[in-house]
Amino acid sequence: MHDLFQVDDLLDAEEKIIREAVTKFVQADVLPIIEKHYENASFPAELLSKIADLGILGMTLPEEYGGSNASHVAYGLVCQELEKGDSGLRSFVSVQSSLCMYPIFAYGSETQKKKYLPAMSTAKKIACFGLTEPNSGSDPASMKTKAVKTEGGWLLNGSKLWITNATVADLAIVWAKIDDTQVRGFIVEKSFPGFSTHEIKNKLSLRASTTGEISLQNCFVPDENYLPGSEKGLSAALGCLTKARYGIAWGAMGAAQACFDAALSYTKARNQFGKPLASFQLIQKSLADMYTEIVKAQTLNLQLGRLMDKNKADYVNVSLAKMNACREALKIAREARNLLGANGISLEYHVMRHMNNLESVFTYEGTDNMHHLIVGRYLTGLNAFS
Ligand code: TGC
Ligand code: FAD
Repeated sequence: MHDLFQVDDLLDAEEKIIREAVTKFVQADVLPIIEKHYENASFPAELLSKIADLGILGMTLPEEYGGSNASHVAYGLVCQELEKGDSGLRSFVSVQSSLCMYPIFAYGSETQKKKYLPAMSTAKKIACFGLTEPNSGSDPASMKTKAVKTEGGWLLNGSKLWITNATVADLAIVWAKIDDTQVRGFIVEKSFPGFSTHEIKNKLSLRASTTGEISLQNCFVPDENYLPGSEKGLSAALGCLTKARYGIAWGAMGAAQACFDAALSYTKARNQFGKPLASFQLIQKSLADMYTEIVKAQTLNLQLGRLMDKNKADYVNVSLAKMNACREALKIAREARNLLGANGISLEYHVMRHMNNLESVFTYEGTDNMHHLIVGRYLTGLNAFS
């Protein structure tokens, strides 16, 4: 894509190297197989070892836990490049890294970190994150899943819905209440009796990612799998979302760039009324508007990444960036779909796959409305959630 504002000059050599590696992986390994997986609604498990080899799982964590101390900007670039391939792939990496490795790193004991993180960074263990429930989505404080103390551990009862990776995961980070209000986190292994998962079928979005339900029926979780740092309560769970939402802000713009690139090359190549579509003023206005929003979001994401690297970003910064990127990426994908005419609805041309995926990305990790309310609360000091 054109780099009119020379944003590349703001990246360091290491960031460019990791971006390049992921770009090549997406071109060589993802794009040739993704249509098939999207059509069959199957998870591309054959990519796992290559993703692990790239060293991108938990990449911002210290080396002793399988990470590479990479910058948040490098992680953002990885999310962007992956989502040029498919949002489902970026989802997999977000969930594994930000929603599952991060809480074990931030809230886990040393024993838990040593036991789980290296295996997760090499994809030997896959994880999922259970916060949402059938009757508790935007308002996770209303969750019903309960953890009751018993000898040597906890008994968990409840269910979690719309959980990415649930059916392929070896372990789940499950959030549950220990009384009427206090939320805590647990590492639940799939082998624990009382833990089961079911796949959600017939999704029209994120079809190359698996989504499921987790059922917990008197599921015994030993004390050693309780996350001690989750005593912060719901904010511990929300802290993981902050990390993942940051990656999504970059990722959504990756999907947007893929749609823009497709629209630009298509409108230059296709003739109507004796001229390339790209030569018409209305088409150029569309392309200029799409490109403008990509450049704006990219520079915002980059500044956010730099703030995160200095530990100076708040969750409000992340909400604004996630809200902006998802909204604009969805608009760009819909416009690209329009510019491709009938071909726009074909799987072969990718844009409608991206567009459908972005419908989920717009909703998960906090809906557009939730992020408006978070930014609105910051601006006004008034809580409009309830
Ligand atoms: P509220 O009073 O706002 O906050 C409670 C405490 O938490 C703190 N906090 C945060 N901390 C870190 N990061 C954040 N993002 C935080 N948001 C809030 C807050 O400061 C407070 O701390 P303290 O110390 O004062 O207690 O609580 P609330 O119940 O009013 O919550 C409101 C709201 C809307 C902000 C929050 O509940 C929310 O974000 N809702 C959206 C739910 C959501 O995003 N769910 C995502 C589920 S996971 C998912 O979708 C994965 S998709 C996977 C994929 O990529 O495939
Ligand atoms: P609801 O909360 O019921 O909201 C419905 C609508 O009402 C939305 O438009 C919302 O913005 C609006 N609304 C709600 N409250 C208000 C209000 N106060 N003011 C104004 N508008 C409001 N969750 C996990 O825990 N782990 C996962 O791995 C995970 N993966 C997912 C994967 C996919 C493909 C999808 C689609 C979802 C996933 N989710 C996951 C769940 C996701 O986080 C929730 O769907 C999301 O938080 C919204 O919750 P909900 O669907 O219950 O919608």
